[in-house]
Amino acid sequence: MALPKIDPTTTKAWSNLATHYEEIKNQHLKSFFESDAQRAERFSIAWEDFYVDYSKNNVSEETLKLLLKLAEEVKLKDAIHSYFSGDIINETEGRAVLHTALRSKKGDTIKVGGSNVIEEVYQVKEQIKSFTEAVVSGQKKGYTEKKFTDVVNIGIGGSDLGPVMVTEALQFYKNHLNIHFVSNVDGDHVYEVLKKLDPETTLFIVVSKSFTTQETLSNAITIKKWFLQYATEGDVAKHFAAVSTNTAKIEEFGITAENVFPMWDWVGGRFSLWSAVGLSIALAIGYENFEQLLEGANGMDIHFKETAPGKNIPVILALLSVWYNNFHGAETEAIIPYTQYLHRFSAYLQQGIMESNGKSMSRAGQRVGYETGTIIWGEPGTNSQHAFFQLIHQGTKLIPTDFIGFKESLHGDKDHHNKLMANFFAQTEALMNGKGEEEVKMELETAGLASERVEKLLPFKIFEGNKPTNTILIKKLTPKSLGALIALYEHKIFVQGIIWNIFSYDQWGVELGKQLAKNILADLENSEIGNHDGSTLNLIQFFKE
Ligand code: G6Q
Repeated sequence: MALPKIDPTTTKAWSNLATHYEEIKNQHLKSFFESDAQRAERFSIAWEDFYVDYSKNNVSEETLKLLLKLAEEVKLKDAIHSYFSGDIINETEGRAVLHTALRSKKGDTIKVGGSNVIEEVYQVKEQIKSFTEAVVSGQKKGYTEKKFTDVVNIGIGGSDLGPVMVTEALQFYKNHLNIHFVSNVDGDHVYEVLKKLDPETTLFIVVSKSFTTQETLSNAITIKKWFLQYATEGDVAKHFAAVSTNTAKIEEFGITAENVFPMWDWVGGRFSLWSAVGLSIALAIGYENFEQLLEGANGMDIHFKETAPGKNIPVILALLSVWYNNFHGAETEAIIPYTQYLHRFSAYLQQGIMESNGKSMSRAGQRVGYETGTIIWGEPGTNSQHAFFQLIHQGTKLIPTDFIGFKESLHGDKDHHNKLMANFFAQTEALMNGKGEEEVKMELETAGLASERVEKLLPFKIFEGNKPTNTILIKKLTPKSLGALIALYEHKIFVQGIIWNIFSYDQWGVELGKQLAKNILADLENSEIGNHDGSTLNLIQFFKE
């Protein structure tokens, strides 16, 4: 079944939300707690190792009721069914969207074009398993019979960001293999990585769904040339593996069939870390841990698919985000993990969220008359507190923020962890409550400041508060909980796309970039320059001089 094509602004819930917004917009967030002692319990969801508190949001019972009604009116339930069943919901590319199938249970059946994709998924998983075990154990060796010590993932965008983020996040679980990433077509990136490598002990994985991406192919060719300075053409088979849907192109590159890992057109690049695109993850943390990552995501899939909207974590977080984006006029959202391990998490989600929902055409092919995709940014806490938190606390912009923290640290240093988490809790509390005039005054007076100085400083030291946050508190950062956390945001993306009536799973903006660069490359390489606007022409000429 195709996705419904309902303009959200035509629903009854939308107009009710607009009226409701006018009634509620001046209510300070902390006042919701003053009038409701049970708010924290009622506006939170406990699920497995997760505790999600969304009570520090500018919403009342009524707001939530209306937002849930909106989800109902845009037929979210039917859409979820289509998503999980392999319907062609990526209509502009004519594809199903089945990253959820990559973490399904063995006996499950999901059919695309008449065949059960789960069987193919499990065949490839077996291949990942045996390859990984052979490399990690040292059974698989390089051309001089030495064990592999280093692995290089050559890919970009969806074929890079997920593996980078997860291998960083799960560093604690890593084995002896050093993992490197080459993504940018900037030659300085690849040459810097090559400086650290020994050709005899390095394994290269070329990851490209299409196997036509300029950056990845250029880097793969450069690396192969470097490798051939030391080894022979026949040795390529031992040191290069590839992940792609385009197996014909891989053969041309000289990679043996045994080292080719297939993927499918129903896996979008930015949702592909669960497939063989995650081979570098499996190599870094071992196959069992990779399985755990998938299991965690599968748990969140089941939660999302089967839980009533009012207790459904991705649904609630998506609706809150719609509330701020479309009614409060918020433009950005910050994601702040309180663990250094997740330092690439926001960068990863920038692609997932902004590439998916950065669209202005409705599913009916008309320009939407409302805001869609939010701008995502963030860095880990506490570092971010010493950087941009000033703007969140006292700037003019509304920035709903997700705080992600863990009950236990991995190295187990209680002293550090308590300090970290004290900051974590203090920030959301301060963002909500702010600091009033009386409190500031008293603080300054107690510090012994003269009353004239107190009066002068007062306005600058006041915090309005009323800044919304979600708190996602998880027991421990493990492959499993990370899998669930990533899947949570994947499903949030889906829900928002459904509400905004856009296609979340194509990326024509990315395709445009690929096309444009090709044309200009010819201008840079040939003596003639083609037709361009005056500015571009000048710039190209300046570059060529
Ligand atoms: C992801 C995007 C994009 C893609 C890269 C790499 O959803 O489509 O980031 O992953 O352009 O594409 P290939 O894997 O085909 O090289």
